Formats: sequence, structure tokens, C-alpha cells
Amino acid sequence: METFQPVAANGLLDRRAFLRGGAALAAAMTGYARAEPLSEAPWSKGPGELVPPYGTPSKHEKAAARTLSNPKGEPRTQHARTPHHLLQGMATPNGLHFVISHAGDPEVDPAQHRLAIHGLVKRPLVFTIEALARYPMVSRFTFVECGGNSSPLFSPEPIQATAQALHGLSSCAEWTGVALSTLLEETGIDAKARWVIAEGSDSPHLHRSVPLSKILDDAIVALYQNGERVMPGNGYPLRLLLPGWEGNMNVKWLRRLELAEQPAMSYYESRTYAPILPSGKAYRFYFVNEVKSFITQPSVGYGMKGPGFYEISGLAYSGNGRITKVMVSADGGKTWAEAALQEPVLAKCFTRFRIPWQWNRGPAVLQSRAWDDAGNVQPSRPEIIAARGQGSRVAPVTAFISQHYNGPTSWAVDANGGVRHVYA
Ligand SMILES: Nc1nc2c(c(=O)[nH]1)N[C@H]1C(S)=C(S)[C@@H](COP(=O)(O)O)O[C@H]1N2
Ligand SMILES: [Mo]
Repeated sequence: METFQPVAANGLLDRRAFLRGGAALAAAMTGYARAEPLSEAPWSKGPGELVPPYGTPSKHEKAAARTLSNPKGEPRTQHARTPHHLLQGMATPNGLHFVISHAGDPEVDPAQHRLAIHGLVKRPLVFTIEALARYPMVSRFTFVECGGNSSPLFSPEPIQATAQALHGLSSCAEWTGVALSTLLEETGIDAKARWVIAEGSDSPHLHRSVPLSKILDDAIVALYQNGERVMPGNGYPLRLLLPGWEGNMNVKWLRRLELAEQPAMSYYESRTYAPILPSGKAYRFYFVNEVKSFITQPSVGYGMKGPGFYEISGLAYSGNGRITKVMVSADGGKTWAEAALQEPVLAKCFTRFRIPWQWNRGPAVLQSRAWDDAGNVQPSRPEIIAARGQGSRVAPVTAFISQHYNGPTSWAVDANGGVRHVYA
């Protein structure tokens, strides 16, 4: 039983305990030890249902759904948030990938849609979707995260909300499409070009300026999402994908890429995503989603059912590279234990972390902290607030003007196994 010795306060166990403890630990967790003969279930007694042409999750899993900020589709931004507390692993199912659409999802006809690449190029070109689909494809396993994700944590008081409400504006998928370096080889690049202005074909024609160096590094125009064509809300029939960079720059329903000497200083890059800092100055540009993590199980709305062994699990990711380490605390950050990282651990991709935990109804405050291979570590909450400012509250009530919160999230567990959001 020596593998079950706690390695940090309040019952955190060695991350290898599940491997070494194996069956004994599993039995302690589930209490399956008493074997009884199985009875014949109703679904075992006859033929099953028709296999549908396109599968959907079981009717028993209706709770795993996105929450909508604008369910009537009024003429303003719509947010659909990923239910992180009800998901596992590292990939977000396409139907649960978060969506932010500033003017709804346009219904794009792939036969009529075109992508133009022009400006400081040697040969301006216009591509049909069919033409793009004939280029050699590459895949990026990467997260997309809105700069406003987790902004409720800028609130002076902890907002009681699920991981979905707090962190649901980030998701992760395998995106497949054509490398922009390939397409720019076709058009040629004028030596004066420094920026690429990307524009969507939805009615606001959302556009953002991207440094040419990022475009040539790892950017793609994505045609596929987890193996199937990109979902309508995520940019069908094609989107710009900039691994690890602010969600808003990943222009959906992409119709135009203009190479230029200067950035466009568009609405989103010079207003929404250049918030005023405590010094009174503002970032001129802020592109990268920095290293971050949060615990998804347990969390608000996903508490414990009786004392015993549990697996604490969550997500870590960094727009600067690969996750190298995640530490978990059960006493609000006083003592820490290293979590196991689920393979594969990929750069600019969700990494699932897990650690076994023995909970005996004692009070606990759960927290995680991640490191990346570029040498960055998640800041403390006071550090990130000093750097970015508190911002002010905007409608809806859970949104704050400050951006890119990547400090810790703390979940306090009470004696009944309920979970509350706290600042520790
Ligand atoms: N054309 C266009 N592109 C867009 C948007 C939009 O409204 N229109 N929303 C942006 C925002 S704010 C974010 S955070 C990401 C979200 O990508 P997703 O909806 O695929 O998750 O798309 C960005 N790209
Ligand atoms: Mo966003």
C-alpha cells in the first residue's frame, strides 16, 4: 500500500500510483469487488435500432452541450461555450467546439466561395475550394482560444460558474488544410511585404493583420476539422488557422489575404484586443495565448460522490510550445505534486493531465500550474492582474474587458463534495 502514500497535502497521491497500484486502487475507487451474476438487460433481448447515416451522441448525454450567450440570435455577437467539465481526453468533438460569431454563421456556398491572395505578391491568385482541396495537405493538432476566455477571473470576487462558463472559449481539434507557405510559393512574395491582412466573408468582414513571419511559419487554411469538413460555425468552407495565436485572428469564412507593408489597424486589433493596461498604455499587438491550465474534474457542477479515490484531471496548453510539466495542489498552492501528462504531448495543443487523489471529506482547494518548453510558467493571479489590470465589467455579466487571463483557477471542495470557485 506504500504507493498510496500522499505526496502533497490533503491526499494528493503519486502520479504513478494508478499504474503501480493497479487493480487494488481501482477496486478502492469503484467498490466493484462483490461479484454477482449479471441480469439480462432489456436492450440485450432483441435487435437494436437502425444505424443512422450520421451518428450523434446517446440521448443520455444531452447535458454535454454548448451554452449559448445569445440563444435567440439577436443581431450581436453569439458565443457557444465548450462543456469542459463533461469531456475527457484532448480533442474537442466538432459539435462542441466553441464558437464566437460576431454576426451569426453565414451560410457559405462552397461552389461560389473564392479565396483571393493579392497585394504585395508577384502573381495575385483566386482559388476555388475545389482547387485548394487538390494541394498537398498538412495537419495541425492545435487549440483555438478567444483572447477573452477566462476573463471572469479578472473579477474582484470569484464568480460562481462552471469550467464551461469560465474557460469554455477554448477548444482543440486536428485541423487539416493547405500550408500558407505553399500557397505563397505559388503567388510569390514581394520583398516589401511584412504583414498579411486576412478578411472573412461574413457580413462584418472581420479582418486581422498577421505578421508574414507567422504566416510562413505554421499557418494553414483549414478545410477539415477532426477529419470532416470544417463546421459551419467554425468557418466552413475554410478558415485561417494560426496555431497558438489569439482566437480572433483565426479568421473564419476566409475570403481574402492581402500582403502589405503595414498592418491594417482594424477594429478588433486596435480596439477590442488592445485593452488599456494599468500604466495607461496599451499593447499595440498581443498575439500569443500564453501557458495556461485549469482543472476540469472535479470542478463546479462536477463534484465528488462520497469519500474515496478520485482522479483529478484537467487541460494545459501554451501558444509558445509544448507543455513540459503540470503541478497540482490540493491546499490552495502551499504544497504541490506533479501530474501525469497524457500522450501525445504536442506543441500548441491541449494536453490532458491527471493525478490520483484520496479524498476523505476534508476541505481542499484544488489548483494547477503549467510550464512550457519555451521556459514559461503560469503566473499567479496577483501577477497577471498587475500585468493586465482588472479591467471593468461589461455585458454579459461574466465578461471583463481585460484579456488573456492565464493565471490559476481554484476550486474549493466542501465536506459534501460540492465545489466552489474561490481565489487562493
Ligand atoms: N470572419 C470571422 N472570423 C472570426 C470571427 C467572426 O465573427 N468572423 N470570430 C473570431 C473570434 S472572436 C474567435 S475567438 C475565433 C473563434 O473561433 P471558433 O468560433 O472556430 O471557435 O474566431 C474568430 N474568427
Ligand atoms: Mo474572440
